[in-house]
Amino acid sequence: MLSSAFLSGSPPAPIPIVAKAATVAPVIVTEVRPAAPPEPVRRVVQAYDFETPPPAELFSNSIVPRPGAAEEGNRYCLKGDFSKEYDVQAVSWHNWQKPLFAFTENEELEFDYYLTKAAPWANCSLTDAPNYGLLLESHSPGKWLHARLRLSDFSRTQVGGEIPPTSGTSVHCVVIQCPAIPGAEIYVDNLKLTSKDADPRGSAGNSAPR
Ligand SMILES: [Ca+2]
Repeated sequence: MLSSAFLSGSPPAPIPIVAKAATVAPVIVTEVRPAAPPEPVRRVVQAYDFETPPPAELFSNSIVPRPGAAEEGNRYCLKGDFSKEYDVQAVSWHNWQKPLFAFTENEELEFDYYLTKAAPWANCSLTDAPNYGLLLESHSPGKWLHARLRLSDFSRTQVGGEIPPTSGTSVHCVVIQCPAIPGAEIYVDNLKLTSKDADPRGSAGNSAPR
């Protein structure tokens, strides 16, 4: 049906320009979560990538080409050696003359590790006597995995339960190992110790007067 404007021959009335209300889907707020605080920058205390030979007194394992997929700028790692005494394949970082570090709540040990399929488990232990250990994930043989271990999470088992380390206890040796069964091999790379940095503002600016 034609409009009356056409029927009468007069020009059509101008169409008013009206801002069209935007169609907005209703927003349903189910939960408001505060943004996670950024993780504090960690200070690298010691780090070894094995691209150049590390101090010989700290590592006795062989430096070998990394197994698995090639990685730009990262070609070498340590290969676990057979320890007849403990019947394991192990990589060790050690210094018997002075401690590598001491247990603190602020420090973490990080490294990449690679297990062959035959390795049923792996762990990391920190020695002096007694040893403090942590079991590592070992469900992805043939892949590089990353371990990030808080020193405060290590423990030793004794009658009565798990005993955490005492802050300040010296660590002379870090061992990353798997059982020495046929075909089981372990490789370690990018070993480092990191520390939680202190607040650069210090405590003076925010502390209440005493
Ligand atoms: Ca490397």
